[in-house]
Amino acid sequence: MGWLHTARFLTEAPQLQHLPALDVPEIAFVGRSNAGKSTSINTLTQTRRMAFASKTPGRTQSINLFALGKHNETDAVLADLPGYGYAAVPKEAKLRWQRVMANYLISRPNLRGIVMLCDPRRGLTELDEILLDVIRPRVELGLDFLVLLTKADKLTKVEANKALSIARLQTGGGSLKLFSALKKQGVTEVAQLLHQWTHDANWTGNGTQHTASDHADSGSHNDMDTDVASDIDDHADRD
Ligand SMILES: Nc1nc2c(ncn2[C@@H]2O[C@H](COP(=O)(O)OP(=O)(O)OP(=O)(O)O)[C@@H](O)[C@H]2O)c(=O)[nH]1
Ligand SMILES: [Mg+2]
Repeated sequence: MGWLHTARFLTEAPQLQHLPALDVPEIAFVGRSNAGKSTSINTLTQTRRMAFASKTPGRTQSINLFALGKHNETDAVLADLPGYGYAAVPKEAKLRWQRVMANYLISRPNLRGIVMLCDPRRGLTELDEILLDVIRPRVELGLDFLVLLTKADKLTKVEANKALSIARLQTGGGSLKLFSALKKQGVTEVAQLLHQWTHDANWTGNGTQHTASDHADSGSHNDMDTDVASDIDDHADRD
């Protein structure tokens, strides 16, 4: 969808207090480390390295915001979040990041929707379930929510159907889609959904307060290109 192709880097927030206050809808991409968050953002926006994606654990270390819409007319923002659950991260840092993320998801005033990415070969893990509990109250208040089962190119049809059934049970019947950055599976549907979420005339935000003062570590950034598929490693992701 052309609208998503207008994406450009907006800012990087190593700590929540660095996030700019915005009055346009924001969509957060969350999930375990290595689930494919950054890659799916690059695929949806048809950029190659706008969001950092890599086999290296914990590649995304700050909240990175990407603006959408015509230049000087930003009408929505995508947020690429650091992943959780990577085993080699010290416990302290893990807990700190989980707090930061929970605070962000609970309190970001302009948050309009959450895309939770999950590698179906692992399924939804305990940390994913905790996150589902954190966001449930806001979803009940009208926040849009979608679970993407990523790397679908690695599954047979039978495996894909089984993964869908299991995830459907775990997410309580919420929106669920198979997605493959490599094969561009699900891209058009997700693009349409994100556009709907952010261009719903009735949306006014839900008025939550920004309360967090926690922090995450910093990282660095970015450039653009047109084709992401050549960067996707279909054999050796880092599990
Ligand atoms: N085969 C295949 N590999 C993928 C796909 N999407 C992502 N990957 C690979 O999975 C690995 C992790 O991708 P990232 O996009 O960096 O994952 P992330 O969720 O952003 O990871 P963190 O930033 O560490 O939280 C990379 O090696 C990607 O190339 C896909 O659709 N198919
Ligand atoms: Mg990432």
